[in-house]
Amino acid sequence: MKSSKRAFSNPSLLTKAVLVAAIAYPVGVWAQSKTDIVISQKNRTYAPGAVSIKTGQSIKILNDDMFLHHAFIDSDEMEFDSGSMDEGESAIVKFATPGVYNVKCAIHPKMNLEVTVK
Ligand SMILES: [Cu+2]
Repeated sequence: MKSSKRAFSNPSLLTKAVLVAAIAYPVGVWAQSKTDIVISQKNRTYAPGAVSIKTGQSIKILNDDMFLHHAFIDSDEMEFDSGSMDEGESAIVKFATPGVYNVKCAIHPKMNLEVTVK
């Protein structure tokens, strides 16, 4: 009897649990939406070839070809290098500074993805 009375008279645990759930849920949704944009490397092209995102957003570059790709960005604002990406491998790139960026491929010089960061 004593222990059940103590549980009811101490609502702070329940309050904390509700608060944690209320904070964790939107953060989880936000973290997920950060990588919603997937760019496919297919037939030696980036698809789509151009994308517009907000500052702080990330894109995921996925190799849908059966051979290697190697995405990179070389600009004054940022550097990125995925290294060699095998079939099915992906890389996530975060853009922290507004601007227009060209994602190239070190293996296929004609590949170009234009990322506009607003
Ligand atoms: Cu390539």
